[in-house]
Amino acid sequence: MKNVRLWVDEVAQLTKPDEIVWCDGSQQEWDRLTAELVSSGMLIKLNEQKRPNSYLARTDKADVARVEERTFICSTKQEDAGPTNNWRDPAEMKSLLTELFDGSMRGRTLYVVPFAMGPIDSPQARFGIEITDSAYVVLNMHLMTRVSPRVLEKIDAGNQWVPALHSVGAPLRDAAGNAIAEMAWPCNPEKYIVQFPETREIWSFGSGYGGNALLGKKCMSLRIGSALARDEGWLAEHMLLVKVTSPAGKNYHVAAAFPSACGKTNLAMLSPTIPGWKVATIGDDIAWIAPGPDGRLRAINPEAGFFGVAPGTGVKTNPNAIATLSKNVIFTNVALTDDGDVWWEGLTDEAPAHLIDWCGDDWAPGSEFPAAHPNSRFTVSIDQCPIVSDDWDSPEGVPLDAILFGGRRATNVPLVVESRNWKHGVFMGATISSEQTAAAEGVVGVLRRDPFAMLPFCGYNMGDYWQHWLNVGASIEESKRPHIFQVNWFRKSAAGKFLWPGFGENSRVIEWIIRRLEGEVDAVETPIGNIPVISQFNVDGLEISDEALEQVFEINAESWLTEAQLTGEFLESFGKHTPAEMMNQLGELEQRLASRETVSA
Ligand code: OXD
Ligand code: MN
Repeated sequence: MKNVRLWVDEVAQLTKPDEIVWCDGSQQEWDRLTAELVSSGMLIKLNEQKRPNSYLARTDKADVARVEERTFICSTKQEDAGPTNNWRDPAEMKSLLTELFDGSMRGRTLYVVPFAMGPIDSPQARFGIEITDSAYVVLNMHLMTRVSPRVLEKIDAGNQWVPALHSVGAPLRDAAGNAIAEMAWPCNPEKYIVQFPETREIWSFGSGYGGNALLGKKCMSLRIGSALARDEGWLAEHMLLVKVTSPAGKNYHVAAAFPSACGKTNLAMLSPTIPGWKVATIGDDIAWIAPGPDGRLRAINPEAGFFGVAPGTGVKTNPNAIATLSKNVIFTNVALTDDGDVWWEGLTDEAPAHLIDWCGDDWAPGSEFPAAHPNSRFTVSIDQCPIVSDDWDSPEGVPLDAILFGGRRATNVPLVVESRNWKHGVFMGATISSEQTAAAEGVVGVLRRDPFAMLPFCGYNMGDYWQHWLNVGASIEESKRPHIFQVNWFRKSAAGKFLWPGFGENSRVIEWIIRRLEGEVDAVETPIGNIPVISQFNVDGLEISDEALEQVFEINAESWLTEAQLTGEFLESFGKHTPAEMMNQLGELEQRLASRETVSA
């Protein structure tokens, strides 16, 4: 294993910073770096009365989202990265990156950030060292991970760690010593987000934005994490994690995978509309799930904060998020109000009469452009969430009862479907598709396959990843396996209106799922899985027409057959890596569909 100090020296020799700072995650460090960034103009301090200790950053217009096209999995064999990942030969990529990183920190400070993903003393925790030349990244890492000198002690004691190297790629001097003007948001038009799954290394160049730069998140917890998980027999997943308490006072833990910007944070902080039910937040983006000593799957949230999408987050849609954001927040690319606070579309019904938009320009209602970037974000520590679960930080993790897979689907997919068994559940996860959102570059609204919501995050061949899910299921006794469900809050009527109110009303779906786990409700067996008996589905106090309720559960065999054909093409695109079990599941689905027409509850 690499030695941390030697690695830092090696990187410093290559990147040639003016200074090296070892970070400790302390309040003093936060105060010092925020003060420095406010005086350099990179952060705007918000009104201390309205939003204490909170800041606004505006990125470059070309650095606003994860850059999937520029994200690479560099395994020795291309086949091991699989058809859903960009691949380059590791040695070639290393030499290309070495050239880019050569002198990339001239005139800047190199920060060494020791961080833990997961509670530091948890057997499920993993450690990393991020080297970055961005103080904004250091501050975000404070909120999103556990930054602590204790991580260095853990590494010194022999624990494995992931070297994660980041540079915005905007030196302040050239090789000859000539000054280069500082950018308002330093970044480089050439971007590389690179994972080496075999040597467990991360190199990220050219972007200062979220998932490209906060290397503990997508790069380590998912791309490197999934490769570690495969080798070590656990699961690194793009899932929220909640504790649900029933009116009888019984606790259940539920994980749910949704593609980016499909309401994971809203579901993670759900305020149930049905009496007696409670939801408590454990995580909103990533879950690490491992077989525990009791033979059940146990989950932790490796993160310590939320990096949530701001637009659409309001008192009506997510009051708990709004309360979480009352202080100690870094906002990125939202709008600034005249009294030094923040605003974004959906925060209030009406926009203020005047704002400074995310580009720094004057803005008034009626403008052609949104005031906040559609992928503008907040970074905030999870322990500020008013409904944070008492076991969110538990080193043993929480026992998992149910796993949900969802997407944004205007058609076809019912509100909730229970899988027939684990293998069928894996098939459901493998075949998720969703309408694309603004979290990544690309055309919003286009339908894309997003297996397990891991398309941009799986660090190895997706077909092998499905087999790994099958293997983990097989290693758990059937009675101890979490049950798998598919959900879709986004189904629309022929007239294009949402059929289901969503948000807090999704608690009704959670209730059905839990009552199903308890064997308290029946289900209708359909070709695609088990759906509720409508008369047993709780709509008390909800204004929804019988017609809408019927439509939200409707299964049209003909369009499912068309979808199954596309699913077949998708599964086959992984060649010999597609597990035979996935093709069996498809064959069985087609057979069940062939004998049915429209099915309703
Ligand atoms: C995220 C994402 O930022 O999935 O969580 O894009
Ligand atoms: Mn995510």
